[in-house]
Amino acid sequence: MYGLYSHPNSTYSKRVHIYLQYRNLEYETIHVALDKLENRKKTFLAINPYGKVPVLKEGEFLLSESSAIIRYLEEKHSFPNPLFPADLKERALFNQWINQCESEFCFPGSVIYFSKKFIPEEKWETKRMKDSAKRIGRHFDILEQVLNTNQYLIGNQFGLLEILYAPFIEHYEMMDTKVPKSVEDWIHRVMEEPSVKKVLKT
Ligand SMILES: N[C@@H](CCC(=O)N[C@@H](CS)C(=O)NCC(=O)O)C(=O)O
Repeated sequence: MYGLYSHPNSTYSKRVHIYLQYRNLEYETIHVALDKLENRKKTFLAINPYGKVPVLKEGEFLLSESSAIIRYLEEKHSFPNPLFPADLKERALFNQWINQCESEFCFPGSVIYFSKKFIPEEKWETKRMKDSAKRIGRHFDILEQVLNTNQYLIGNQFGLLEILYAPFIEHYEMMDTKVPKSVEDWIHRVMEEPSVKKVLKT
């Protein structure tokens, strides 16, 4: 059975929980008390020297980075309905989307989310937050071009990209940016997926 080092408030961990639920894979959650800085202690640094969750454990094998974990599990299990496109160029574009999800949405989104959630307003880095909101706005406009004619980002069905986006788009209303209608509809659609609902509502 797989083990997943995780914390209930960790957005990146939630991605892997959603994937494991979506694929019905059996696993146990290993709680890492980020709030008590357990992730900075020697025992956890031996598991991930960067002190971050999630980390997948499979026997002696340890793997960190949420999207690397999901890609590994997806490749390992060879499901009849794979979430990776078979065609080389389509797969390359898919990987491009994953990187853009991380750099153009999750990263600037985290800047805003963590400031609003954990930092008193008088200490906000407002310029950095404004720049992040601008980047997110541009990202949404680019997603809109696909979502105007498609229900989902790749192959017109719920997939790996939606799993990666889900814990982050949950907070889209905090992002201080205009959300195009087709993007908002997509967000609601993703939030209604059973595996997403199960993980994000707990
Ligand atoms: N790129 C990593 C990011 C992981 C990450 O930043 N995890 C956060 C929780 S959401 C964490 O463990 N933070 C603890 C710390 O940095 O001290 C991934 O995709 O898994």
